[in-house]
Amino acid sequence: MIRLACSVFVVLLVAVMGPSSTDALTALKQPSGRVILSVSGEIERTNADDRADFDRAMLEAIGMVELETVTPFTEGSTVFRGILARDLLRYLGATGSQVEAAAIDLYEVTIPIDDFEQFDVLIALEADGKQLRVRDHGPTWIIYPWSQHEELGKEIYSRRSIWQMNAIDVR
Ligand SMILES: Nc1nc2c(c(=O)[nH]1)N[C@H]1C(S)=C(S)[C@@H](COP(=O)(O)O)O[C@H]1N2
Ligand SMILES: [Mo]
Repeated sequence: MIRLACSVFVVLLVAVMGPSSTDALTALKQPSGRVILSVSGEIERTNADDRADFDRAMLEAIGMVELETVTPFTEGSTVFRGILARDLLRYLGATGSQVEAAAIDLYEVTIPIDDFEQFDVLIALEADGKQLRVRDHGPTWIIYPWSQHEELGKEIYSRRSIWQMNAIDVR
C-alpha cells in the first residue's frame, strides 16, 4: 500500500512538474549522421554509455553564432560559425571546472571552464561559410575571440585552441 502510494505520488509529481522542469534529465536523441564530437565526464545528459555523441545537426541545433576574428594560425580575419562552448556545457548539464579536449591527431589540452564564461569561446564548425573538414582543422575547432580581447594574445590560449577536436571530457 505504501509502495503504491509512493508510485502514485511520483506519477503525480511528474505530471504536475511537466516536461520543462525535467528537461535537464531527459536523454538526448540518438545521432543520425556521423558522430563528430563526443562529450563525457561530469554531464547530466547522455545518449550512449556515459557520454553524449553529437552529429553535426545536433550541435547546430544548440544555436549557431558567428565570430569574426584573427587567429594565430590563419591569415587575415576569418568569419567562424559554431556554438558557444558554454552553451554546449549548459545544454548537457555539465558541472566540472575544466575540460580535457582531445583531437584526431591525439593532441590533448586542458581548458578551464572559466575561459568559456569569461570569453565567447566558439566550438567552430564553419569558417568563411564552409564546413570545417578534417583537412582544414575540422570537424570542430576551439576558437577564442582574439580580435575582441587583447589579453588572448598569450601563448596559453593558442595551446587551448585545439583543432580537429572530436572529444571533450568534463572534469
Ligand atoms: N589538434 C591539434 N591542435 C593543436 C595543436 C596540435 O598539435 N594539434 N597544437 C597546439 C599548440 S601547442 C599551439 S601553440 C597551437 C598552435 O600550433 P602551431 O604553432 O603548430 O600552429 O595549436 C594548438 N592546437
Ligand atoms: Mo604550442
